[in-house]
Amino acid sequence: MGAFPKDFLWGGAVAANQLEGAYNEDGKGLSIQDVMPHGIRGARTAEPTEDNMKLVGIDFYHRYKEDIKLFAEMGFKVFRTSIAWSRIFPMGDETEPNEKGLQFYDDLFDECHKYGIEPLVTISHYETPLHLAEEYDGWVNRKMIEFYERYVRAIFDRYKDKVKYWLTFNEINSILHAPFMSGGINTPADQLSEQDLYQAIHHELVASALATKIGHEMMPGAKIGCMVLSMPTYPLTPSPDDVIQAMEDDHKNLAFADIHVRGKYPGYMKRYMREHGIEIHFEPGDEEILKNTVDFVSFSYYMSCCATADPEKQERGTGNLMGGVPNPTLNASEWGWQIDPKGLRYVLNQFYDRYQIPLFIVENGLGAVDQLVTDELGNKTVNDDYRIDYLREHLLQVEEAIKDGVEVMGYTTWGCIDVVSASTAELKKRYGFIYVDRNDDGTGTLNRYKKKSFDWYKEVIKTNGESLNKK
Ligand code: BGP
Repeated sequence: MGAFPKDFLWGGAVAANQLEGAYNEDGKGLSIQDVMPHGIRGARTAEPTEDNMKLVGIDFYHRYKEDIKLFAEMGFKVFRTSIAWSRIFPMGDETEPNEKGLQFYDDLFDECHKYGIEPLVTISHYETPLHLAEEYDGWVNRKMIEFYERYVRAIFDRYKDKVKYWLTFNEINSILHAPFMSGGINTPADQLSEQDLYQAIHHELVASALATKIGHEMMPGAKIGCMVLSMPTYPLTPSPDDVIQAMEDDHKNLAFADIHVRGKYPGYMKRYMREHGIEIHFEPGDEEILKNTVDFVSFSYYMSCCATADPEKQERGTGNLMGGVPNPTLNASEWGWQIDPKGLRYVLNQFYDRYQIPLFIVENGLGAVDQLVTDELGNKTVNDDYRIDYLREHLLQVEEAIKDGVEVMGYTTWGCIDVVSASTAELKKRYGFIYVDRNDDGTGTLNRYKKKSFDWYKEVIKTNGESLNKK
């Protein structure tokens, strides 16, 4: 018998803005992604431009039936996607939702249920309506809580019988590193004061707790989780100064999960704010709202990093939105993200030691350049052994953590079908089990092809993880 529990939720994850396309169909308003053709580092555009891969994405909006069928063939128990806020409230500040937007997700969730796949829905995944960014400066403005609440009530009401698992904000801590993409904050990052940034964080945290409260009231059986970007920080050397530096860097991320699980700001965060002249404005009632804590903690995991107190060694590596000092013992992906399967066991234990509530790995995977080839039967495919190795190594560490006693609800690989990258807006950075014929110059048939990893993952799910131990 393997270690994975019988009801383990195997599946895959995507986000609306990275695959749906149809950016202006059926009443959808613009989201911040529609003016980010180059990802987080490139310049924004005034209007959507043709070189923005997300406008078409992989055309999931029109092809989701074919894609869900392929997920079902792999045996998915769960499919994580997000709702595009601007399909439901095109500007973000209307009072009535857009019926056609609501209908799309009704159809999508029905299609999942047709195959016994449970939807896992991220309420806000890097797709704030553009109008809310431009008109209100995103989460810096307290009015966002009201708009988010309206959105959340509309989708809870509509999908309460179809969706059981909800995540309030994707990688909520990423607002520290990508304030526009993560928090819809229009003020350029280099002009944004720490005071405003932390006030925006507070607004999101209150909104998240409020969504948890409302969700529990409206949907008694629902499970509502937070979602954080996890990147465990190791000390670069055994020097106590490096150990403390690593602890402090880790705290920056852990704070977000701490607040969601414990219902209040941790002392170390209050200290940071005090010493940096940051004073969050709490409205009456905020403290009470924050006490609505989550049912589980979900997180993305791609890499770990190091920290050091040595001013001479502060050179940063590239990585998932943040990235730290590179670890000299690890190799990296083609995009410079350091690969560390054991870090996943470490972070699962770290979260579980801290919270003792169920954990859900909702993103993990390898972004790589894939080569479409024709096999001996004449089928197009990708021999992505590198992806299989990456996923196997990580899943074996999940198994270790389960043996350690960690309660893990499920695992959804990132980009189970190729999607447009969040950080670089490219399609050539592929994560999927399913290859999508679309290139960064906009060419391609949009046809789907099963990669080698498709059958591999199918077998992992079928054997509930037992096949992982066979090479
Ligand atoms: C996470 C995001 C995803 C996603 C993933 C991979 O940070 O939640 O939206 O895309 O990372 O990152 P990228 O697409 O930049 O390779």
